[in-house]
Amino acid sequence: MADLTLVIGNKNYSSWSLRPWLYLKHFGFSFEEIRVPLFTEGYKEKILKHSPTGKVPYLRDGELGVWDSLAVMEYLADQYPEKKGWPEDPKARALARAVSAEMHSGFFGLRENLPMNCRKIFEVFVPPENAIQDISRVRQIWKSCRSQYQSGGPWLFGEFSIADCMYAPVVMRFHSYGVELGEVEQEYVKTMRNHPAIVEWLSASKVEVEVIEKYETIG
Ligand SMILES: N[C@@H](CCC(=O)N[C@@H](CS)C(=O)NCC(=O)O)C(=O)O
Repeated sequence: MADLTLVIGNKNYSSWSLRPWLYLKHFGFSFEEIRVPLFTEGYKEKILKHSPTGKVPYLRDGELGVWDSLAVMEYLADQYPEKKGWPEDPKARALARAVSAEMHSGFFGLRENLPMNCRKIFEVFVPPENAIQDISRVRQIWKSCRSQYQSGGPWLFGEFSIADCMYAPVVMRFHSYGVELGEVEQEYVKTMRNHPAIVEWLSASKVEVEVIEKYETIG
């Protein structure tokens, strides 16, 4: 019997937290959620009580603690294989891992210039050059995945997978900053934003009271 606890940051701002939270919700895990609002008085100490990194997300499963969003989902996919976190086909699985690793280890222009702020719409936003390159690469990934796997379902690899959790925060960023997208990417954004777990996350982000000033202004 799973005894899972996920430590996360603010739903409005914590893009890394959204990933495993969405995974757990999508696959119907029951888990306790501990929310630590980031950059508030004593937040680091609160996180350090759980995670040795002082960062979120962090998963506890009984005696075991796992940190890092991708490692958490990898663990859950290994430990609960019936949930099928990765595509079953080895080639699709290799690509899903590649695009997930690419997201995990890069896209600094996107992270730096379009921080996740779920409840905000920035009316006028002109992305700087390094963000433009990242946006264009994300669009390329989504289009390529959708064209190859559309017959299997509406997600990047047809059925929902860890790759979708990795790109969920990007969907929120593109929406907030009004990033121009083609039809295929717009459809993917719509699919993600209509996911019941995302609807739940977004409503919770709206009622959070904490404000992190540096994520409220552009540039
Ligand atoms: N690679 C880590 C990154 C974790 C991370 O940077 N988390 C941010 C929240 S979005 C954090 O805890 N920031 C608080 C801090 O750095 O003090 C992961 O994927 O979990």
